[in-house]
Amino acid sequence: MKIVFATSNNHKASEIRKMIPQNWELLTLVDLGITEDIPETGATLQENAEIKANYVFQKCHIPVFADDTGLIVDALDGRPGVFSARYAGEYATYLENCQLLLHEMQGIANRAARFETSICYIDAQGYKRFFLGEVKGNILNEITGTNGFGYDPLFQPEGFLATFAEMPAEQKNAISHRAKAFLQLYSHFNNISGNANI
Ligand code: ITT
Repeated sequence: MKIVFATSNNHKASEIRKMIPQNWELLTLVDLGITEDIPETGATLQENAEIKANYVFQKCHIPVFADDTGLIVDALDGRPGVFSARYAGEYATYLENCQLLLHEMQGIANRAARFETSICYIDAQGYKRFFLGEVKGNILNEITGTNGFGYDPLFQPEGFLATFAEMPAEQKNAISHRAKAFLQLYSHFNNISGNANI
């Protein structure tokens, strides 16, 4: 089956590619020639996922899903949350965002945080469904590890000694927010398989 993942983030695409069956053809924005930034003006992750999926569906009219993800830090009243990409500024790098997070967390004992992913899926008929995945963990005091992307070098998932950035991609994929949300989408496909709605 042919499906679009409405992302321009290669790290996200590579994580999802490791989870899909071989007979799926997964296209991203680059494959569709969509190079413009899709304005993420929503107030929530779900709204932003819907905006991205809608934007692409209007252009190509084939099944599409989009993922919007945020890091929610308890001691920072949920920041950076929906602003995770732009935390340290509109064009902030992953490193700058991590450095700002470390700065804001200086001297704070409560390091509890979670990643949340909202997926919006739009089927061939334009019908929408939403799926949510989350993983709880803690923010470390220093950048640790070189795998992954974004806030991975600061995030130690609950029950593990390693950060996401110290784990092989397969291990992150076994427990991550994105994987949990995507697996729900995947079981949705399995539940309706044989159905033309996919
Ligand atoms: P698209 O909108 O094109 O999918 P994006 O990078 O802008 O890509 P998001 O708005 O969903 O994606 O993500 C916001 C930021 O959250 C992202 O720039 C990363 O810094 C961070 N992030 C997202 N997923 C992450 C993950 O699995 N691990 C660590 N950080 C992540």
